[in-house]
Amino acid sequence: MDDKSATVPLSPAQMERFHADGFVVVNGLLGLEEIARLVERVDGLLSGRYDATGMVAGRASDRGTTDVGRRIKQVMPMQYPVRDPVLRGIGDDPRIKAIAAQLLDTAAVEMFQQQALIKDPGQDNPTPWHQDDTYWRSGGSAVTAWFPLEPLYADCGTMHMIPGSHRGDVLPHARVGGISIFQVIQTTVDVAAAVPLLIPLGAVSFHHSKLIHGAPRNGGAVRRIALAQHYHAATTASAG
Ligand SMILES: O=C(O)CCC(=O)C(=O)O
Repeated sequence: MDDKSATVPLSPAQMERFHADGFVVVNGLLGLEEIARLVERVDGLLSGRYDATGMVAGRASDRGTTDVGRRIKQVMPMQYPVRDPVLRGIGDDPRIKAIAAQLLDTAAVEMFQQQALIKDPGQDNPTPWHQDDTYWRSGGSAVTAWFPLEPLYADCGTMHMIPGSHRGDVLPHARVGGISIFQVIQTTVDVAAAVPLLIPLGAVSFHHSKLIHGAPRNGGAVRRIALAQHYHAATTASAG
């Protein structure tokens, strides 16, 4: 199936926004009930209520006591297609894939990585400033769909984007603290230009793989839980 022919076409203004800023938010894409089902699933995978075989369900990075990733929980399938039916379902969601295909200007896309990231409140758990292409080297040919699973608040450690930063090169990165799986940009980031993603439940933000983004620690009173799904052009006939 051709993902671009699926529902949810982006308007010319939304396409322009993505090309100018490196990200675009599509409101009202997902329903509250399906989001609640995802929360229940992610929590169940973390607690062992559902089978998490083939996934990392626990600390996002755990390479020593100083690893910033120890204070971020994640559910991340390591096998694709994803075994868990609920996570596979949202990864294959035709609305999300249709938008990713339009943004990548390709007929069909497939998800190559999926990650639920949970940040408990009151902890030192920032996501360092980075460009996704430091991990993937896609040359700008990948796009991420990121969306909250519970409401976002100003101090909850939501994602922050630097508009227009996707037009530069992939900057030098290094492991946080020299050890973490998380990488951080080694040059100065224009943090004053950062825009917080305070998007409502049901909205999905799509960002370019070279966009500079990160998230502060969760300094609020409730957890921050979001799902990030990364797409590239389909490589298999069945992917679309
Ligand atoms: O949710 C976060 O804090 C980080 C997610 C991220 O970096 C991404 O989706 O590319």
